[in-house]
Amino acid sequence: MTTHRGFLAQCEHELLHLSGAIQPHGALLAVAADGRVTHASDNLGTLLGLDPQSLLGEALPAPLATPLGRLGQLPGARLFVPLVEGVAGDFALLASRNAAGQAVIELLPDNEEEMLLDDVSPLVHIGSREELMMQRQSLVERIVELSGFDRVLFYRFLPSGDGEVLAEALGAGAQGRYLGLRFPASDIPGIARALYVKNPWRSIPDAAAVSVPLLGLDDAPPPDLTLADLRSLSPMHQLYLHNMGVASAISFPLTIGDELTALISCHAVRPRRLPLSRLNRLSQEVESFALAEKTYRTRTRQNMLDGLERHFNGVRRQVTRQGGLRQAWSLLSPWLMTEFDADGAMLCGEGTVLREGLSLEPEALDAVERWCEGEEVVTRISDHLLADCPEMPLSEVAGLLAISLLTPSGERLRCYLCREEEAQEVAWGGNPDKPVEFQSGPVPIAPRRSFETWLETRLGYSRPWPEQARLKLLKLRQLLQEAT
Ligand code: BLA
Repeated sequence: MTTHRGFLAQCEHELLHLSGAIQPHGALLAVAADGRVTHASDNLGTLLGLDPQSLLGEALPAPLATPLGRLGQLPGARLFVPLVEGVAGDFALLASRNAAGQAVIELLPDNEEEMLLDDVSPLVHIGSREELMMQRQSLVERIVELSGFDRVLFYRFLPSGDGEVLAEALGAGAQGRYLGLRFPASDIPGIARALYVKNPWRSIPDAAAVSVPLLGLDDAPPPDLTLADLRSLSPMHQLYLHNMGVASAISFPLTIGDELTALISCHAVRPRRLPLSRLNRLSQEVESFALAEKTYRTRTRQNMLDGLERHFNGVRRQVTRQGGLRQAWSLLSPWLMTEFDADGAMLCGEGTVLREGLSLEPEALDAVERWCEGEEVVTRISDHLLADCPEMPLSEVAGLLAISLLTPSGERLRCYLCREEEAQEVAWGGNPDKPVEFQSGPVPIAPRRSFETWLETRLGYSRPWPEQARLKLLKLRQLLQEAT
């Protein structure tokens, strides 16, 4: 595993945005702030009849310079022109301003096909957990239908960075199923995720296609292709897709702020290129789902916090009447255990430990207390104490929620909610301990070849704490603090 880890670190260092090459289904030019072309893709001749070498250092040809006038000057600006006039053949133009201030111009041969499907994205409403699951499923089904791809997955990231397939829809050519399977974080390196957050999609029409190099002016460094649709495919991912039997892939990101929370991953068993208008339409479908999910999550979060506060009001009176958390412990502890679905609760202050149900043994308590020390540590959450808490000895307690409180008299109290061990069955898409295979040749690793279900029984874990545990704990901390 250590050796695998060492090699996996390499994946994090592949500078995908500086690949200096593009996928061959379009052509690319980079233009410096002074208007001179710094890079041109080697396929400009075949696609547009332009000699890339002779463009370098020159001003852009007029048919491209005119639309480019509309591209904003700030990094991140984008422009889409469905049809550029005066260019050999029909081309759509995509332009973006990269971090270095260069304009990156992409020309994609127009392959607009007639939109036969109705053009209106349905308004998505999510009112309950069941509806959330149903809407995930109908999203992937709509995307199969609108894209003609063979498989569409809703791939959600877990806090660990691993991912799981929450919904799957299959088209005609699909083989095998991925629903319910988990995949290790290293399958999608952080450096790739950061690119997906910044783009509405990542489209790979032909994963086996040979990429086209960008020719550069003198020794100009490769241009930043972060926002370029044509950015070449990483050789590592090219192999991965090949191993999965996937010839063409598109991913649509779902984000909260700058965090990538899920991907809609589409696979086709044959190369398949969608027109930009279709990609746009699909991205809108994903967006309207994402919006509905955000609204639903905000509402349920608020309901959860309101509920906690309402339930706490009864307890608060008792705490105040009895003169403190310790005195009210016999009432407080069962309430806490129910509210957080815990098997036990503890309250630790200077010199006192109160327990109810499952609790930490003395040595385990010492380790946990050390882990929770420090002014800034107000909460800790773990469903695998043995791994998360340094020097944790073997214990009946496998999972823990912890909050630290400061009483009005300046005493530091800690409240722990404990869960026992429960064997966790995890089904992986291939052996997660061997995400790569070693090989001879210039690149010593390759993605694993088998995605066969790999069952892992995880010991030392408790039932996982819910997603919003931290927020709920913070609210509880505030309520307890106010009640003392
Ligand atoms: C990219 N890896 C990706 C992407 C996905 C996955 C969805 C985004 C591009 C795309 O849509 O294909 C992984 N695809 C999955 C998973 C499922 C799926 C898990 O459908 C589940 C069903 N990959 C490796 C290793 C490395 C690696 C060991 O397995 C590192 C060396 C790299 N994956 C890798 C890279 C990219 C990637 C570099 C970026 C590809 C790019 O955008 O050029």
